[in-house]
Amino acid sequence: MNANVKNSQFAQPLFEFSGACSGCGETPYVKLVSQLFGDREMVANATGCSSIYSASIPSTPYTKNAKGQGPAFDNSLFEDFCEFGMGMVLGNKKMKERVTMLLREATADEKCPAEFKELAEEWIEKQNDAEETKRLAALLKPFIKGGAEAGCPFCAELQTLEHYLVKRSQWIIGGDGASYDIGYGGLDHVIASGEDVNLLVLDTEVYSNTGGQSSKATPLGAIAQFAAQGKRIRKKDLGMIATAYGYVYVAQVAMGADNAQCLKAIREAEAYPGPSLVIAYAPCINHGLKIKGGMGRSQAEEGRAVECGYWHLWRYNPQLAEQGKNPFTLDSKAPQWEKFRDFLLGEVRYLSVQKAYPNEADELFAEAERMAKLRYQSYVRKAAEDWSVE
Ligand SMILES: Cc1ncc(C[n+]2csc(CCOP(=O)(O)OP(=O)(O)O)c2C)c(N)n1
Ligand code: SF4
Ligand SMILES: [Mg+2]
Repeated sequence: MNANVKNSQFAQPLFEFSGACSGCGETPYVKLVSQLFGDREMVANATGCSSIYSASIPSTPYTKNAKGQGPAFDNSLFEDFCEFGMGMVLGNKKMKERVTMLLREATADEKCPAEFKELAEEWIEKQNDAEETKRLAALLKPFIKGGAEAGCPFCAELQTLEHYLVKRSQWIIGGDGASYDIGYGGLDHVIASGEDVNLLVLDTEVYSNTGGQSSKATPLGAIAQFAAQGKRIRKKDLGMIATAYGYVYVAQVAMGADNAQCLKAIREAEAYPGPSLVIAYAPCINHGLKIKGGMGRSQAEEGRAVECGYWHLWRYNPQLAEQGKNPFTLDSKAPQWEKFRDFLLGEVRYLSVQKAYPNEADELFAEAERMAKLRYQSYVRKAAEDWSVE
């Protein structure tokens, strides 16, 4: 149903009307994840804009479907959001072990219906297949209820744990400040763990919620707080660092540049039975979009960023390596570098460098372009690797 972009947009969003700035580049990604996996989604959210617009208590944009299913959300500290999500993963894993044990105990009795036994065995085998667990949970529940009513203590306990029958989709959501900087130690620890967890990094290239401080995701040349003359060192390549593990699914996306690639990456990340990291480009009011329509055209700005080589789209899927194929796919087309400078001058965070430091701006922008080219070339080399040899 959600295999292509058009169909995915018929799915009910379980993230609705948020209090984010209009045109915010972050919220469409959060909404998309809720459309794809919302009925079984768990969110561990870092502090940042996403935690504020997602939990503007007493109201929240997270909602539930007609069956009463929807994302479960909680927010943790800035510096340990990944460990917080990991705790959810481990807690859920433990509870599924308990469900497995109880199903075995409940169906060991001779009086247990043969169909219940078969379904229990099937669930134990397929408990990590989301669609199958949805089907099996619906079939198992009447048997569990019947067993509990007949006095089976294992079924009685299973009834209290029924909400663990459907495979959960664990997401850890944070901004660039949380992911590249302050929560990075935890992020590294969690992706290294090998656990089945999905991380979504909403990359605004600054600490947006506190007014736009420079982070390790801020590119060279951009003005931000603590980088008032334009940042002088290049943006950290968080995605490439994560690929070094070899068993982490990694993708860089920009919905407004290629929504099919974005959808594919998010679906692949969720389906990958290990850690996944999706880094999503997100225009923000702190960028000062000069494009006509401003933040109302933030999706178009994402397109411009990719077209000129400022941002690149790629996916690293470890499962391809297992098949002797190159796990790295460069999805964005060769950049039109001649548009790079215009892109920079279309955002106040760069344009203001030119106004404040006219003598240095030219050199800084040239260096920003050189850094983007260096980064792009590293992807081109990676995409050309031969993985067929043993
Ligand atoms: C350890 C710690 N330092 C600083 C803060 C203050 N703080 C809250 S949100 C935020 C900015 C978050 O930036 P980012 O992770 O990029 O998310 P964004 O707001 O850009 O979506 C900061 C600095 C905090 N909550 N905890
Ligand atoms: S400050 Fe930026 S990231 Fe935060 S809600 Fe506004 S546009 Fe979105
Ligand atoms: Mg940010």
